[in-house]
Amino acid sequence: MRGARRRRPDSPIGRDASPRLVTAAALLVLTGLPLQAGDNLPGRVLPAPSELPSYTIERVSSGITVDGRADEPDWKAAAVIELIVPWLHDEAEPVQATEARMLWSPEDLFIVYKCADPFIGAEIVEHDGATYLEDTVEIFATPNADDVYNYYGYEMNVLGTLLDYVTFWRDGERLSGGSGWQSEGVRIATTIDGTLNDHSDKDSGWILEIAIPFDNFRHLGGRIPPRDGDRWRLNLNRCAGRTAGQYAMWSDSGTPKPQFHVPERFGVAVFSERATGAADSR
Ligand SMILES: [Ca+2]
Ligand SMILES: [Ca+2]
Repeated sequence: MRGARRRRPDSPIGRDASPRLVTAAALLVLTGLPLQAGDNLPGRVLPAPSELPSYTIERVSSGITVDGRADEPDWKAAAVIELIVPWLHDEAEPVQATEARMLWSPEDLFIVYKCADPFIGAEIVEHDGATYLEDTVEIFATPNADDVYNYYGYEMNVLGTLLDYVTFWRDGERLSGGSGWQSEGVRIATTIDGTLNDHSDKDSGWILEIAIPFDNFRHLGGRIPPRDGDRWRLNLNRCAGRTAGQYAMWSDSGTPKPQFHVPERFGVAVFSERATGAADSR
């Protein structure tokens, strides 16, 4: 599932590497979404965003199996995030719904994404490939709520291929894609209701389930693992893919064209010791 380690685990972006050695792949990550579709990106259809959304991440109760299915009682009890689609080519386009849920255990952050999708497509199977060009979901996150301009990116396509990195901003510029950084122990599984890469028919959708060991978030400050009441800043995103897709996200970045790398607009996630499904949990 993941490529070979290329750098020391304590070197989030390979600080020993010269900037001149940044690879083409890293540059793609560096420049973000507008690079892939240029002027063909859709424009904004929602009003400007206001307050940041907040989500309480409850504790796993009976257990999560990372199998690409969201049928566990814990997932059914977890609160739903409905991603918004701030940008469309045509306001009359029906929105392709995306639902996400988050839970945690002492070891892992769990996320499940359920994506309605009439045209499911992905071909990239190499770790750290340009998954953001395909049908892909993402989490951008930092445990250090006091410094949102350094954060982790996990971008997973419908095949379960992962692009993982750490990225840094300085003086208003995003400095590095940092895709040479590799997470450890991440589990991803997907299920597809439809026909992958066959767009002669219409598909129903797909589910991606991921468990990220908290130890992967240890480089940027904040408390690892989190404790009750700890706040992270994060966003959940969905890329449009190559065929009639839509860019969606939890906390609206507010940009005129699709752009997810706006950390000051990341939502607020609060960890709770409350077990999901507990009687007083709603
Ligand atoms: Ca499952
Ligand atoms: Ca990586």
